[in-house]
Amino acid sequence: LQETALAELTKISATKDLTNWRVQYLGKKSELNALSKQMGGLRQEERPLFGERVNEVRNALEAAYLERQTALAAAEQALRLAQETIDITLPGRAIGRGAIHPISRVIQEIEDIFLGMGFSIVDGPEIETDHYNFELLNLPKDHPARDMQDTFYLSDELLLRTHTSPMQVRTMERMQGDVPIKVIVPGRVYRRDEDDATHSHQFTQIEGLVVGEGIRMSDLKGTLESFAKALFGPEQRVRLRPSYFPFTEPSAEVDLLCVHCHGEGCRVCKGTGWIEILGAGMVHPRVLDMSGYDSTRYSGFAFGMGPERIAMLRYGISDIRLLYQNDLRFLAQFARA
Ligand code: FA5
Repeated sequence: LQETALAELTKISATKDLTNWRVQYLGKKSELNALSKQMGGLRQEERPLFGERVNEVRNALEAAYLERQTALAAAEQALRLAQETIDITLPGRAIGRGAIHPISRVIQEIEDIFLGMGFSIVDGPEIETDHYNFELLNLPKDHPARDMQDTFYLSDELLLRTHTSPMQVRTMERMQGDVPIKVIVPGRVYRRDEDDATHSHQFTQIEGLVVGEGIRMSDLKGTLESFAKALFGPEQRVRLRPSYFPFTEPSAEVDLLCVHCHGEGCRVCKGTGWIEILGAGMVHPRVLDMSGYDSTRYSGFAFGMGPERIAMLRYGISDIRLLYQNDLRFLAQFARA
């Protein structure tokens, strides 16, 4: 019995298996225990010898068990320590650094340029009334030009603003006839446009408004040219095209040269060589009058530009949707060194 038990014990290589061995050879139902119980059936003179022998075996097994347990535990601990070793000479894992989003960056740059020209920055609501978004901008309910800006309506009167132009009216109302007014208004706008390389259903605009005495179209043109040269350098060419907006007269659209141009097949400028970045014009006399400014005395210009389009030119981005997909591989390129 002792031999078998000891032989079995040497085969055990994990402390968790030791318990089974202990139950089998030293437990209540073990052969050894059964032997001790048989003592009662022995003759008087046989008992001490038998008992002594059983005890010897038990002691030997228990000692062997303890020895094995100590050895195995030590080996297991050594293995664990070896596996858990921390190599303190390894360099740490770098923490990813964020970057300012290209749209925010362009807006900040544009704000800086206009602040330098004496403009101040104001904010307006993204949920607008039909009244401010359209009617006070000379776009009554049945006006066909409402189709130019397909609208997300929230109710009959409430909508997501389709442009930042309602802030022209809100600013004039707040200024209560005071001049000069020189503000820019950056913010989000929403339109039911089909998304493509240069259109998004949600985008940003920066509105500009200047009102005073003797403000002329040449002031608008000069301001926009200074702006484009401040942003893109003195060589930047600007193109003004006659256009139509119900709230300006005359109206123009302003284009910048396409930096992506692959010629005819260019997705960004559709082969024209130019990208439209803003709409502008002289504030319509009716809009001035409706906002409390006497149009026989005051005049003004306004513009609404698209920072996404400007970011596309600035950073060579060929699809506006990249600006809204939050793909870290794209955004990480804008981290400052
Ligand atoms: C307007 O929104 C007028 N409120 C601009 C204006 C202001 C005119 C003041 C006169 C006086 P328009 O719809 O063209 O105009 O948009 C202006 C600019 O926003 C465009 O030149 C373009 O840069 C940008 N834009 C328009 N639609 C989208 C779109 N779906 N995705 C991205 N940018 C757009």
